[in-house]
Amino acid sequence: MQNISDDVLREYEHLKDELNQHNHRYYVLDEPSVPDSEYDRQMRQLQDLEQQYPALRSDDSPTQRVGGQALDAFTQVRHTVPMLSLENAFSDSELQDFDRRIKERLNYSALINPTDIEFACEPKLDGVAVSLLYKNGQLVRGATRGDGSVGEDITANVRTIKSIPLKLRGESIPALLEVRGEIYLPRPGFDALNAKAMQGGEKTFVNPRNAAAGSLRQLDSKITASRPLEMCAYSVGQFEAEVIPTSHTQMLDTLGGWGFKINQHVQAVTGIAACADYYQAMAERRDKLTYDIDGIVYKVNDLALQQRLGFVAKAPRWAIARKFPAQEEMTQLLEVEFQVGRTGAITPVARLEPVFVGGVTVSNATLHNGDEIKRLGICIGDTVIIRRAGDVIPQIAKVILEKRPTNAEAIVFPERCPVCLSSVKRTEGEAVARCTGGLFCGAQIKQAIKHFASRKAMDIDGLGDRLVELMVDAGSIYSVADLYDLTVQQLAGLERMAEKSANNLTAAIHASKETTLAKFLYSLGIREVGEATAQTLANNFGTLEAVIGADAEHLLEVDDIGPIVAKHIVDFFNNPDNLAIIDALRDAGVRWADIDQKAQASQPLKGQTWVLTGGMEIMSRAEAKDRLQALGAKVAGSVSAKTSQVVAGPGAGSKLAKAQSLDIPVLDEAGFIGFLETLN
Ligand code: D41
Repeated sequence: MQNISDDVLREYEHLKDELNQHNHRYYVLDEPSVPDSEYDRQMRQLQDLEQQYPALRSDDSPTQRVGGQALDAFTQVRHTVPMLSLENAFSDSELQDFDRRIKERLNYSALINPTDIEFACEPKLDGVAVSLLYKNGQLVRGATRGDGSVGEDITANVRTIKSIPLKLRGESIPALLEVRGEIYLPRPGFDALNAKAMQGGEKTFVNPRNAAAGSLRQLDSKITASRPLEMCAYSVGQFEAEVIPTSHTQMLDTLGGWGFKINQHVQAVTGIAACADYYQAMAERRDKLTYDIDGIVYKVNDLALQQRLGFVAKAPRWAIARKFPAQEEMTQLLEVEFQVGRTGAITPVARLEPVFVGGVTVSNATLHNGDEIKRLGICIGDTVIIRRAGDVIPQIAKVILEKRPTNAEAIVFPERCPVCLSSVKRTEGEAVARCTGGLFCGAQIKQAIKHFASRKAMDIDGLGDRLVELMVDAGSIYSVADLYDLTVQQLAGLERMAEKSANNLTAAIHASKETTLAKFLYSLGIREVGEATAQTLANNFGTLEAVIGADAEHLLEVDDIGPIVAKHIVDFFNNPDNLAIIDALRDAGVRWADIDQKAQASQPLKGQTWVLTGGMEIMSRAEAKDRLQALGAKVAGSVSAKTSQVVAGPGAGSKLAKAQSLDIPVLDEAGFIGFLETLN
């Protein structure tokens, strides 16, 4: 036995406490307390100590979250207190029936009872129900719900989930506590997992629930550890404690105090009408959540009333789930069309038998590229599962092979562009195939003009997609430069174009000539050159001539420009057709102020990263972003330890909270405008 000094022991316990504290702040409360670097440093110290003194290593050590020895099989676990199931309600009237049944059973009378029944409302997380057993505050067992009576022992796997406490924190730790909750995979983690599987040509998961279930079923807990699973607690099973809460929401608060994550939308309301309101409100927020929910669970809040109500068969009388419209439905693939994008990329688009899913009717879904068609193994005529969750575009999640008709047709990727018949090429290592027609291809011309006219580019008001298509099809324009030669007469001759709109449009085209170098560069539609890169190019080179003259080596010296982007830029300006269009645009009067190189050298916010969050009332968000970028700052979408400054307007939420917890300076809009003035 190794001799371990008191000092080492103290340091070990201290590090463990610190890291458990950081974990709790980060994974349970979503309020990081220290930068990742500090967390990593302490974790390494703990690992070093355990390496040096293996006898120290305990089950509740944060180092044990990485997973360990693989199992051969899961053992069965009998639930001492059965894990009940939930009855479902599919309408408001079924919800009212639920309320009526409860009141009848309780002999409830509005005359005698001063207040209506209180219900706890909570989102129904779409994951896997589990049981976690704690003895004297230590996690000793994790099990799946199984059939409610018998589940499987998944202790090694649940230990890897960072929002599950290995050791309870706080006061009055119960001698025995069995927590029930849902393990789920938030959507960003699910998307990343599937994107990785897709890249490797592997099978993807149909939905986050299947991915969570699959992750928990791993015999090798290291795999589980690699999946960003989370757990929220929603009830207790076995429970031996000194003080027992009197309501469900009090119980959840108590669990929160012991270190469990509790869904932040749980709310106690009075009366069943308020339950229906809660349902509507959550249905509207559903798409904005970062995790999937498939309904709302209502529970009589008073635990004594729950006791009196008891349960029937395997479901409590005091709880019910009201389901949301499904986010997955079955439909048929009718046909596949191949669309040609701005850069010639050919995208297969699935035409579907229209189906109502996730609150909208879906009749198209992207198939991304040829690899995706192969990976799905999909044929025309197949029955497929369509999934639409959040605000994202609908996806074909799976083909149901059992339902394949005998006349199913293979999907053939075209060898020639469906628009201009030029050959289609796929560059080695790239997933997309492209039409080689360039600006000879009508589809690419249309996309290029639409992009050129769009708001963040030349901002030509009134030049919509449909109009561009009409004009290209009619042969009125062949390139973006032709826009500036259009006459009112020409425009007024077009379908659905009144003289007034024609006048407005020519005025808008004329007005667009006054632009900035950054917007002009962006509007050219150079591959991989988005708004931010265009701004970077403008800031660094100052003039169009300098950008055109820059070789790859020169471009690579610029922050954020890598070899691929540099190559696209060089290729673009090496193409004489593109240079001719640029000349024509300048001849037509398109102009901008060159950026003063000396002023550039002193870009005051160079190297800084800013985040804008919440509303803005005086300045628009786009304007604020433009100003910051012109001053050399990067404008990012999320707060991290690298953020220099946050501008928070009314309604700022988690980003503001994160900035505060990381001690990042925050300005309100007035403060921001004042700051900009000091730079003028
Ligand atoms: O979010 C959930 N999925 C959820 C599931 C929840 N918030 N509450 C639940 N409450 C119960 C009772 C009322 C039986 C304690 C549940 C479930 N059960 C449940 N999950 C799977 C089967 C039952």
